[in-house]
Amino acid sequence: MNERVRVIGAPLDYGADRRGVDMGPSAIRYAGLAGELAASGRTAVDRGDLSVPRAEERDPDAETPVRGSAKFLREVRDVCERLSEAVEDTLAAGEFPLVLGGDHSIAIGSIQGSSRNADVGVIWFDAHGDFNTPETSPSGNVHGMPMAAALGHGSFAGTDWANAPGVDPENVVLVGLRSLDEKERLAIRESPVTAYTMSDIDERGITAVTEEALEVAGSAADGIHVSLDMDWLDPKEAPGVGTPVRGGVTYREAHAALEIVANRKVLRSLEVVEVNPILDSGNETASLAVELAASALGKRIL
Ligand code: 4U7
Ligand code: MN
Ligand code: MN
Ligand code: MN
Repeated sequence: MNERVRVIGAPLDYGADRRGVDMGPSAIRYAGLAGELAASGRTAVDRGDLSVPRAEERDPDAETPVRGSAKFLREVRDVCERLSEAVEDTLAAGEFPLVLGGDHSIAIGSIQGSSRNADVGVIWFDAHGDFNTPETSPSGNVHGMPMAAALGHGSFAGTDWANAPGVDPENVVLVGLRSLDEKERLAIRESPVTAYTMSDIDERGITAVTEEALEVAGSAADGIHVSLDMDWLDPKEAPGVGTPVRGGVTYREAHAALEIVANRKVLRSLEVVEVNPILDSGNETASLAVELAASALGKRIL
């Protein structure tokens, strides 16, 4: 893992129905990100936020035509293309990319950038599968599609901005699932990705599940990308998210998982997404996002 961390904010909220997640990067910084990165023994440089077109500036008649429904796909693509380049540049400079969302659609850009000319595994910590396509999505919200987009499913097949050929589905692991749409569920079952539901975590414990996930994702030659959706946690611990689902992992389980990730020393890139400060209480979810990023980057108590 590169020692020097480069922070990249991606304040995109076009992928989700609820506004507010665009303030995620600010809330995460305000919660003390820089200090925690230093406490993890990392030097860090903050490159600020990518620019995102404001909703008021959009041309409503200029939608990207796709089959099925994918709201604001043109804006999502525009930001993801620039994010992909920013992540690639970071790795090329020998630094570690830490991407702050924004809604989860930004993962399309992070994964693309991290896996250009590289063989990269993915661990997806999320209540949801994010395995919809414009053809299957019940909502049309792109934040429910990024994992399928990166794997080139449905309308994303062969696109140069979404499909990430450096990611082999055999090295993709979804952890913590508890809310899937019907067609999305079938797509996950038919795909070679590995998926652990909350029931698997109940039965086997977070430690065994995370170790196995690292085994599967870590067999990719060039390391893994971790995508942390804050709704992976129980809403009691992380209330500031747009699509909360009861029955998530606890504070301790989340810390344990990311500490195990750090121990394995295969982390190549990290993103923390879906923090919505408007729905948060006292910046609690943003603070937790900071703590978990620090854990993944090697912060230790002793
Ligand atoms: B998140 C949903 F229908 N599956 O596709 C959809 F339930 O990035 C939710 O994981 C997606 O927070 C949640 O819209 C996206 C819905
Ligand atoms: Mn998600
Ligand atoms: Mn989610
Ligand atoms: Mn491989």
